[in-house]
Amino acid sequence: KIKACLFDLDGVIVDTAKYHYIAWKELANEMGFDFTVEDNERLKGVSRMTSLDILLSIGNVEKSEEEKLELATKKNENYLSYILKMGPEEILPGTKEFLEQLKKEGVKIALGSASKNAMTILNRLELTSYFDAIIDGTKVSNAKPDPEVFLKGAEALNVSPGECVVFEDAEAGVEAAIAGGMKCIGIGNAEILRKADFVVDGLHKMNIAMLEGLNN
Ligand code: B16
Ligand code: MG
Repeated sequence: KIKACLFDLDGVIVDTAKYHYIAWKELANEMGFDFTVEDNERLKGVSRMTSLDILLSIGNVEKSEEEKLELATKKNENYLSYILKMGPEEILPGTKEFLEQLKKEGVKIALGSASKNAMTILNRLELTSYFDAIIDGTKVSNAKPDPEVFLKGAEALNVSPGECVVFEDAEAGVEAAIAGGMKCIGIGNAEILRKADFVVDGLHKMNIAMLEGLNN
């Protein structure tokens, strides 16, 4: 039986990818090359420093470790300027309704995000109080597809991995859930997320009865 739901943040609860994109693009342009929306797909679910490495490889640019830290900090400050303007109106459709339903039925709720800005974002969206546990980029050392972020979530909720279902929009996140021995519901493109137990367009297409179809 499913006792807990673990949610990815970017792409599941809120679309911050558009702000990540603007901030990375500005950084690329300053270095003299372009960064397209298609390029941005490669950064979804990936950590900040790995994202920067991908960006630099697209521009064929080499930087020292020290310069990379400076660039990542610069990008994050720019990204934060957008994030700090967000409000509850940016919560993706159906999210609150689904969280309310889970709460009412006693299903535990955790966040499992690669982002180091997850707390700031949840606070801006006024969603923090829904979560029984929050595991983000400040608490893990191994990025998805490593299952660490979700296993730590299960541990914090005091449930076993087999009792958990993960909601993910990125392939690396689906792989992380499976590697952790958890069920996974994909959010978005069924072709990209074909390893998930099933895929829906968004949380507005979810209800608690759909969790019963997942064996255990
Ligand atoms: P930050 P998620 C991920 O969040 C994003 O999908 C990814 O694009 C981003 O690079 C990563 O967080 C790190 O974010 O720079 O804020 O620490 O999808 O795991 O919630
Ligand atoms: Mg995501």
